[in-house]
Amino acid sequence: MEAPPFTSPSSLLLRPKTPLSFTTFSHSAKVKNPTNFSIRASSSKDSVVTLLDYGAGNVRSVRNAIKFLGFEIKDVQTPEDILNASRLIFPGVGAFAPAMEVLSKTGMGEALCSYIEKDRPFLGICLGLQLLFESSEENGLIKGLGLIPGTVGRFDSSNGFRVPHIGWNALQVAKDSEILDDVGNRHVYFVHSYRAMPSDDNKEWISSTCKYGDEFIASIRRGNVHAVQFHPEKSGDVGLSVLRRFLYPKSKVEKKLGEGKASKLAKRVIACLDVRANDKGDLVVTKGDQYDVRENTKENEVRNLGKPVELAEQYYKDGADEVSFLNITGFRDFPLGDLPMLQVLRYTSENVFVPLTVGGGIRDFTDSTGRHYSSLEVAAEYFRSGADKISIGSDAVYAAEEYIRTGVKTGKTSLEQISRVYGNQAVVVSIDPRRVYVNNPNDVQFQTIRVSSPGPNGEEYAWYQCTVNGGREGRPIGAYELAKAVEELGAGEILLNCIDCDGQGKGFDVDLIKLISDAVNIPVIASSGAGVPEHFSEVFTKTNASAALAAGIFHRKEVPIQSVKGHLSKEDIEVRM
Ligand code: 1PR
Repeated sequence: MEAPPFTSPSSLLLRPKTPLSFTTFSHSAKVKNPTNFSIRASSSKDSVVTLLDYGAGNVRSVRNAIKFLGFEIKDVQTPEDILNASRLIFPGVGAFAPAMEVLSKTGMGEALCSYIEKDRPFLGICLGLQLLFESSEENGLIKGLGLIPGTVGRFDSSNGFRVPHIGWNALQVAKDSEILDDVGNRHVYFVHSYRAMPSDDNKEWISSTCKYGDEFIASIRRGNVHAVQFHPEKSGDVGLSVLRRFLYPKSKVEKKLGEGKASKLAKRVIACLDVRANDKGDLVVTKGDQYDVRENTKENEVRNLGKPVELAEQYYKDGADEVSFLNITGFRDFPLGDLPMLQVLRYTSENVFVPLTVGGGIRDFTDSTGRHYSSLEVAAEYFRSGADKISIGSDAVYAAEEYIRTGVKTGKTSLEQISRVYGNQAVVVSIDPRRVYVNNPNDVQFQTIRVSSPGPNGEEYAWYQCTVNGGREGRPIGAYELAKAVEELGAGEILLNCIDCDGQGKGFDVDLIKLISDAVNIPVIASSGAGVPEHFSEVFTKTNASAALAAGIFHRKEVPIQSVKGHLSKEDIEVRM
C-alpha cells in the first residue's frame, strides 16, 4: 500500500505488459475449474469483465482469478470504457495519493463516480475500496473519490499489533452482501497498513468488518456496488467464491452458511520450495541439510524432490496459506536470465490462489554485455510474473551493515527502493543465521541470548551470525541487529531461517525466534527444523511468530499440511481450515 510515486499518468496506462519470451520450459499441469465454480457465462457480453488497471503494480492474480472463473478481460483504456462496462473490477494497487492523481488526470475518477452513482456492477479490491472514501492519511491528508463518508488511516501498532496486517482474518458480516454468502465463518486474506473505520455516517455502506486491534471496514455494499479490503484473488476457494458471486450475481447457488470457526487472525502455515537447476539443467525443488543440498553419494548430485509448479499446486490444494519459492542459486545466477524460474511463477499463479513469495538474486546486476539491471527491475519482473511478495537475502545484509555503520538511510538499497515502490508489505527479508556459542555475553558486540541447551563446551550463551550467499559467508552482524535495521529500512516481514536447524527435523530454534519476534513490530515467519506437528504448536505458543514455514517434511510427505493444521486447531491455535 505504501507505494510509489508514479512517473507519469500516461506511462502508467501503457499496456499490455509483454512477458519475456521463452522457449525452455514446458508445463504439463492441467488447468481445470473446480466443480463448484462450473457455471459458465453464456454469451460473449456476459463473459467480459472490464478491469481498471492503471499499471502501478501486480494485478496478475486478479486477472488469473477472473480467467479461472471463465471470464475474458477488457482493460480500461479511456473513461468511456468505464461508462460502457457491464461489470467493472477495480483492484487498486500502489499508494492512495498517486492512484488519485492518475484517476483525476485521466478523467477516470469522474467516470468511476458516475458509474457507481448509476448503481452499475462494481467490485473494488483493497485500495479500490479505500479510494471510494472521502480522504486518506496515507500520503498526508489526500482527498478520495468522496462516495463514502470517512477517512482512511494507518493501523495503530502501539497496542502490540503488527503492521502491516498480513494474513488470514475473520469477517463479521453486518448485512446481506450476497458476494459474501459463501464465506461463512472462514478466513480471508488481508495485506495492508491502512484501513477505513466504521462510523455513524458510513454504517449504511458496511457489509462486514474485521478486528485487528481496531474494528475496521472489511467490505461495503450498496445495491450493485461492492468493495472489499481483503484480497479475494488470494483467499483460496473462499475468495474465488466471492468473485464468482460478483460475476454471477443471479446464480442460484445455495448459501453455504455456518462453515468454519474463524474468529481472528490465523497463524499461517507456509510451504517453502527451495529451487535450483540440477546438474542436467532441469529446475528442481531441492532441500538441504544445514544448507547442503547435495546427496551423500559418489555422484554427489543435487537432491531432487519434485517439480516446482506441480508441488506448489499440490500444497495449495493441501491447504498451505502461502507458498514461497527460493531461487537458492540466485546469488550467482542472474534471475532475469533465469527464465524458467519466472515461468514457474507465471504457471503457478494461474492455479494457485494464495500469496506467492519469491526470493533469490534480488540485487543490482551487470550482465556480460555490460547492461545494468537494478534490483527494482529484477523485483518488477518477479511481481509481473505473479509474485505477491519478494524476499531479499544477501543484499539486505549488506544494506543493514551499511545502515548500522553510517546511521543514514540512503534510499538507494534494494530493500528501500522496492518497499517504496511496491509497499513494505511486499518485501520480505530472509535471514540465514548460524548459532555462535559464547561463554559470556560481553565477549561479543552482538545481542546474545541464554540458550535453552548449552553449547558443545558448556557455553550458556549464543549470538546468531548472519550469512550471505546461501550460508557460505559469515558476516559481522547478528540476526537481532539485522532484523531491527531492516525493519527501519522498510521490510514488511522477516523470514527467519536457522542454518543449524535446517533439515534436521528436531524443531524450530525457539530461542532465536523468540528473540527476533520480540524485537520487531513486523510479522516474523519461523523457519527451519520442523519435524512433527508439535513443533508448530511449540513455536506458536513460545514465541510471537505470525507464521511457520517448513519444507522437508512436506516434500518427503512425512507430515501433510492438514495434519499440522488439525493439530494446531486441537491446541486452540487458530488456523485457516
Ligand atoms: O541471498 O537474496 O540471493 O537469497 C537467497 C535465498 O535462498 C535466501 O532466502 C536463502 O535463505 C536461500 N538459500 C540459499 N541457499 C540455500 C540452501 O539451502 N543451500 N535455502 C537456501 C534456504 C532455507 C529455508 C528452508 C527452511 C525449512 N532454505 O527456506 O526451506 O530451512 O527447511 P526444513 O523445514 O526442511 O527444515 P539471496
